[in-house]
Amino acid sequence: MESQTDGKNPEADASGSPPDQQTPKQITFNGWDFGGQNIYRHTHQLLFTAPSVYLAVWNPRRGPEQCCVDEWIKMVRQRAFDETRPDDRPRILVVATHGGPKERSAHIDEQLLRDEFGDLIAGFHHVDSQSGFGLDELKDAIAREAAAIPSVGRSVPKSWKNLIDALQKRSEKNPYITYKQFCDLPNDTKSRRNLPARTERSSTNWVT
Ligand SMILES: Nc1nc2c(ncn2[C@@H]2O[C@H](COP(=O)(O)OP(=O)(O)OP(=O)(O)O)[C@@H](O)[C@H]2O)c(=O)[nH]1
Ligand SMILES: [Mg+2]
Repeated sequence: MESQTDGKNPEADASGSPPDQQTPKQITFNGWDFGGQNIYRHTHQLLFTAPSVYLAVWNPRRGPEQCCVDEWIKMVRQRAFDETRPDDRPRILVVATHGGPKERSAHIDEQLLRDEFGDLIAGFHHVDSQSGFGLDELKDAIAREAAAIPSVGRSVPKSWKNLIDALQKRSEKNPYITYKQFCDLPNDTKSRRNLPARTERSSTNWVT
């Protein structure tokens, strides 16, 4: 029996660096594997954020329609795309699995998706996880797209980083925090004023 992705699986800290040797930059990836079954449609959307790199993975044996490629990309757009902030757009790589010279060719209407989703589509890939076909190119593309996100590699004040780290460590045990508890966290108070807005995408929830 095949194992199924149960909801979503965070796979943290796979490291990669973009292929641009001129400006080598180490990027830490936090990967989230969203199960593609219909039942997850409503809940997964709540977790779509931007800027992020998305992989819309489909199986040619089932076809793009049955794998709902278009629908998933639409959901990402609705949830994570703010037209007024194009640089922070989600970047979506459309990936066909079970690829390779001997496999049935994977047809997806690339132009139709580009017409519909424009810059959100970052590219099309064909891979095979068994033979490794296409995986290096895909990894390069992920690193390239991640490196192109303006906020990647941005410097932040140390006090802000310390506070975010403390907040994240705390959220591993308790994902909820009141404002009072937040104020009691040991750190530089100056960085706190802007933090509530900035933590909206982290795993901590505000209880007011
Ligand atoms: N040969 C080959 N097998 C693959 C490839 N991708 C996935 N498989 C196999 O297909 C099966 C299902 O793969 P998963 O990655 O679990 O597929 P999934 O769509 O994430 O499945 P759910 O998590 O149940 O939604 C596994 O046995 C994989 O080894 C591929 O590119 N080539
Ligand atoms: Mg899965």
